[in-house]
Amino acid sequence: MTTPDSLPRLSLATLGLLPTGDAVHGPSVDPRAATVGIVHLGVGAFHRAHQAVFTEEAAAAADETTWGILGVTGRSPRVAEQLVPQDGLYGVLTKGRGTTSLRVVGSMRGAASLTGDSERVLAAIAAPSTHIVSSTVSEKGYRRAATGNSDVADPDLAADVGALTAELTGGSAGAACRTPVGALVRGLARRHRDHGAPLTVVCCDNMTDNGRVVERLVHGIIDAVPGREAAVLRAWVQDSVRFPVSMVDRITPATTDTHRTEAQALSGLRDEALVVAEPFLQWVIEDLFAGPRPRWELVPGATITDDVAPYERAKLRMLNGTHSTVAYLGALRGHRLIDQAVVDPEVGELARRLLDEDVIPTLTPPAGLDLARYRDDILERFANPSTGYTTLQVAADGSLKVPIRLLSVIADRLEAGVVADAAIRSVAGWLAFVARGRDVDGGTLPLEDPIADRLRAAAAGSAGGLVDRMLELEDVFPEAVREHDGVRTALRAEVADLLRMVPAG
Ligand code: CS2
Repeated sequence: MTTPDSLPRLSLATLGLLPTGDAVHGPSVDPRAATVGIVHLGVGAFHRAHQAVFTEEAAAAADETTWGILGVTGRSPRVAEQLVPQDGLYGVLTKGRGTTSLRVVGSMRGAASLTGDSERVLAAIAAPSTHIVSSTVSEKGYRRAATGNSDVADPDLAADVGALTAELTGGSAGAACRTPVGALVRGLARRHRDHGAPLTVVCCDNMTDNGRVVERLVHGIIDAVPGREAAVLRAWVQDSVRFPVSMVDRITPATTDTHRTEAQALSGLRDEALVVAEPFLQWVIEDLFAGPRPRWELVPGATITDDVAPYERAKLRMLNGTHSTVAYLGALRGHRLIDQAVVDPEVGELARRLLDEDVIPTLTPPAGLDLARYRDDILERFANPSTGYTTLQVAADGSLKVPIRLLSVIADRLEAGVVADAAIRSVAGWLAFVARGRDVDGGTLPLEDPIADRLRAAAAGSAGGLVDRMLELEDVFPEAVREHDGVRTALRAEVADLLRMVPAG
């Protein structure tokens, strides 16, 4: 019998062995012909299932070979280790309801580690042939202080500021990069020094106004460096670098061994870098480019527009907000999978109430987007039993997600004089998840969060005081929410109800 280990591994040399048929597709571009035009920071599963696919399709549609991607991994070298032996090739296993297909993507033309291959990363950002730096480093990867500025007190970022100072003053510039935005700014400094060709930075993380967030962080890092050189760099960035806002959407669960076995059965090849995704994909990008870009608009699902905000707000609040609600309430009720949680009537009803009563009233849809249909499509996507997206994956990093996805809705509704009950119950779900750490069946719900220690400290103590202690987290809860008695009272009641549902261990 053929064991997976005895199968040949996916690479340029074995690409020809890929069977052709309806369920398996090879790259749409010739990977051998593609040169790097994009440096992507954070080459996790989401990037590989989303922007890399759009970029390959755009290059194919426009018959261009200059849009290969150098994928940069973060601290863990694992993804680079998976991609390098495969010459950057990997499969996307697309799982619809009852349909499965596999495509091999050829747009990833190299992989480098941010910390281990810093010189290569910096040189690539500075290269005149690079026109785009994009990023998916997750909300926490940006090292943002509560003020929205770069957290230059963070030791890693402080090290990057030191290295940037050396870059600018001709000192020893060989230090390894420590953070994605720090690396970006160091690369920009070299680009400015070497030739000054414009560059576009496309943030693809689920944050409000994401492009402007990164622009501010970049300036914050430059401002931390004293002297004339930094001022000159700042002026050049203002003139020559653009930071479009972008909304990204594709549900991309973590890859499991079952997925790998399924993909191997289709391709006959071993693929250590396989990613999995739902069929749906969408990308809306602000038309704000400093120089050339792939013709993304030629690909179904991609839109280039002057105003991304209405799409972004609708997606963050409707899809991501509801995802978090389903994740916390579902996890507490013992569901490990999003599709199972959303069909639990208790959870599904809350999700619908959140959308109809609290979220939709805060939105002005972009032309052509029917919010009722968007809502139904989102709930249908969550209920897709084939993807296997877990409640714990969505539940992670709540302190960074809940403010953008749910607390913003509560604050907006307060402005309209309404206490948003369903959104408050959702936030209560997060607090109960943090405080209990277990579900109705006694299963453990681990807390993954950059401020896990502070959350645990706030959770310790009397159950009655839980909400008051949590509301003291000023960097999480906006003032309007913290100060509102009606919200506080409703939150206390909802948390008490959920804690009753999940008894303490
Ligand atoms: C999810 C998102 O894990 C999460 O927090 O809400 O990753 C979601 O799947 C994507 O934004 C979908 O585009």
